[in-house]
Amino acid sequence: MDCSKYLIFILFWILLPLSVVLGQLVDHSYQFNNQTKSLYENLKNLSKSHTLIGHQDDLAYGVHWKYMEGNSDIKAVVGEYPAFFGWDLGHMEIGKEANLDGVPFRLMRDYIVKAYEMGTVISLSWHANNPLTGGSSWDTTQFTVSSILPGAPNHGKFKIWLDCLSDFFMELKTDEGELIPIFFRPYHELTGNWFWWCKNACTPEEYIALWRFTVDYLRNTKQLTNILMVYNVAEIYSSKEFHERYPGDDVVDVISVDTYQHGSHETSAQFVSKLRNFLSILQPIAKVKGKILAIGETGYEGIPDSEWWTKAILPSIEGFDVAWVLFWRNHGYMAAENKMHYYVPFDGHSSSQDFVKFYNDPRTLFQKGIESKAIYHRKEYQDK
Ligand code: BMA
Repeated sequence: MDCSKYLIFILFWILLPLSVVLGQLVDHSYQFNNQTKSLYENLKNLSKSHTLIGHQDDLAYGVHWKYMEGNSDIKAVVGEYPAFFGWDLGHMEIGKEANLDGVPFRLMRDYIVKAYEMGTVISLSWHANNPLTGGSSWDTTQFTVSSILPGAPNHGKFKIWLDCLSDFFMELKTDEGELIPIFFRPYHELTGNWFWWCKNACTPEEYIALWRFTVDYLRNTKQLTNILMVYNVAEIYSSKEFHERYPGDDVVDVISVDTYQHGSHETSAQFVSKLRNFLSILQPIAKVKGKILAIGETGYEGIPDSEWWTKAILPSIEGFDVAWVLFWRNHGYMAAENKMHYYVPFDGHSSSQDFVKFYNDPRTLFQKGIESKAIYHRKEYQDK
């Protein structure tokens, strides 16, 4: 062994235990309240055998109704609510009373409390406006991210935006005054090219700095103990691509991907192979890092394939430890584009029967299934 090889050998054995110690030092779990810790550990175990089925805006509106207490398109088809609820905070940052899709934040808060009381799980995304131009999330003006980082001209304004979110997070309380755990999925689909935080509009260093600042602000400055962070990519083709903008194990709790089946040009079989390919890249990363794996958003607009649930979604997740799948919102008719915009069946939809089969599959969990697992309260969830 020449000298340099010897040095490398020695360094390896010094650095290995050191990295384990450092790994433990960056474990921030002490910052979470008990129900958040339980949720995280239980969901990670549960994902080996079950996947929570989720729906965006489920309790607020469906294809043929709006704001009717107790309604849910999913419930109308299978007799119970989903196990997982997605909501979006877009426009909270500019002081609006309702989000970009018209959901009043006051009602959103009540729906979140209700979801927690039903033993289900909640995730919040954030279609934030562009803080540099005042445009929408889809305004990809360059230098937006760099303009809000610490020391940059818009940093103060951006902190006020985060204050609005953090005030809302603090209002999400149980009857006993405990903060309700939230899976927060900001700056999502970053490997795409359509939002101001996407990879075409900022450098990896800027994205990472934005993420790390946000987590530091919420957890350390605001002392929030209920926020679990969901890192969310769009299409991804290698582990290298995943790591390029990954902000660090200490500030990420869930690794997730968003992908949709598109129009008539993509078959359900193509969709299955695309999604399986993404999951086969992400699952080993999640395992090594000890993170939860999830599908942040997916769907097939209008569900033109009546067997999509058992022919596309079930085969896509089979063999992967996917903790949840969130299907996008059931807006209904969109006048501006003269089309229907929905992602889960409603009563009478052509894919309803297949959705019932999907519901009956042992892998999928809806509200009653997840409630019976008491994931916010059980110390050790053993799914035997
Ligand atoms: C998109 C569409 C839009 C919506 C946006 C944010 O996929 O559903 O209508 O405004 O998500 O929720």
